[in-house]
Amino acid sequence: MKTKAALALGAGKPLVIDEVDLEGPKEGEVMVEIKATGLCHTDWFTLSGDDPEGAFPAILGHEGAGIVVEVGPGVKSLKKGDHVIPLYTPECRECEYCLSRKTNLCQKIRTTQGQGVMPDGTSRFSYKGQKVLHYMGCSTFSNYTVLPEIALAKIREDAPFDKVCYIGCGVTTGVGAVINTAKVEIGANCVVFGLGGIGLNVIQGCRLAGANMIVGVDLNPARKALGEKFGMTHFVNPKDVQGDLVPYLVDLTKGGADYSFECIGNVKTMRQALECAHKGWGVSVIIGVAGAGQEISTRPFQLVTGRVWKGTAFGGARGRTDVPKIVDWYMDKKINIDDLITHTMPLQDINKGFELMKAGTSIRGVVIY
Ligand code: NAD
Ligand code: DAO
Ligand code: ZN
Ligand code: ZN
Repeated sequence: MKTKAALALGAGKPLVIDEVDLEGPKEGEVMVEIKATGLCHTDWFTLSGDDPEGAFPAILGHEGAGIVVEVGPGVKSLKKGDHVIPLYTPECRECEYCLSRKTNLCQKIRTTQGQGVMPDGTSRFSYKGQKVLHYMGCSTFSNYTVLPEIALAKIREDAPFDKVCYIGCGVTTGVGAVINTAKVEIGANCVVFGLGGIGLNVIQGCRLAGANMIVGVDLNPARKALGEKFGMTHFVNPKDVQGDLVPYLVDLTKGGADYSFECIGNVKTMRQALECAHKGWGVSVIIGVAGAGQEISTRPFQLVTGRVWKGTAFGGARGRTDVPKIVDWYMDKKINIDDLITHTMPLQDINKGFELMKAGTSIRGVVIY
């Protein structure tokens, strides 16, 4: 069949909106009509050429929501008409990683997903007779896409697609980093570096967990008001701090953060986040994805003296299990998504959506098909 899509034909090039060819679902696969998709910083990172795994031509997008239109042979857990959120971190519930209960990094389809193809090693997309790669196993910048059954979370049918698509990445990553990875407890002091689409969800996760101080750090002064709306108690703009930021934050939190979160993707702020954590017990969680080839550093004594450095992907969430619960939290108004979706647009305007992201004007832009 033909479907409308935004094609990434090469690094640094604007997306091309055109019709592409899409093959139907094979064994264990599902075709989904994507109703809405968020634009995440990570799509931009890949398009820019900074992503070491980035390959072209591809159909990007990994933060979608939609409806099952067809299931392939052997699909058991989904049927036509089900509402779903695609998962770039699948959950097969049978690989060594899933069964360990120690990680959400299901490895069942990791190799082929990283290569931009379906588990049988082939792509369902083509353009003008040439193969086009899938992206993060999702390719939500196509109106119709095909995914493995294990990479779809079934969600309730009254949830609005144009809001819950954000649970496909940003919301779950931010809130999950607090709840699943850091396991922030009531009364903890937290510092969040970067108040964008991820960091603001970390802020609301900290509020949900009952944190005491929730300090937001951002160079953009416009993020202060928004942070406060989501539960931030203190705002720090590094440009306004005299001297070093780290001792300033340690002073502010009266000894250091119980938990700090890096939501920028900058190796310098990763170090600051670790070093502002409390001696003896502070935990620092890296969420941001740094550019190809970059490395983190600190003095080992920072770890010897009890600080812990961790990282998280998709907020440590097991997608098929946890995503439907996060949709419930949104529907029950426990979390706020509406105020983070600052711009909506048709697919035709997706490049303008990325311009708004780069300018720091939007928090989340959402394409509505
Ligand atoms: P964003 O661009 O919306 O937000 C980044 C924020 O950081 C902005 O508000 C910006 O003003 C601020 N900032 C930039 N440099 C700064 C500095 N030196 N000091 C203080 N503030 C600074 O990005 P986002 O969508 O929130 O994504 C953040 C990071 O998380 C990206 O690297 C993205 O790739 C990554 N990410 C990781 C996961 C995961 O599972 N680990 C999932 C999604 C996104
Ligand atoms: O190696 O098992 C694995 C999974 C690696 C991918 C995990 C995703 C990391 C987060 C990237 C940003 C997501 C938008
Ligand atoms: Zn994302
Ligand atoms: Zn698995």
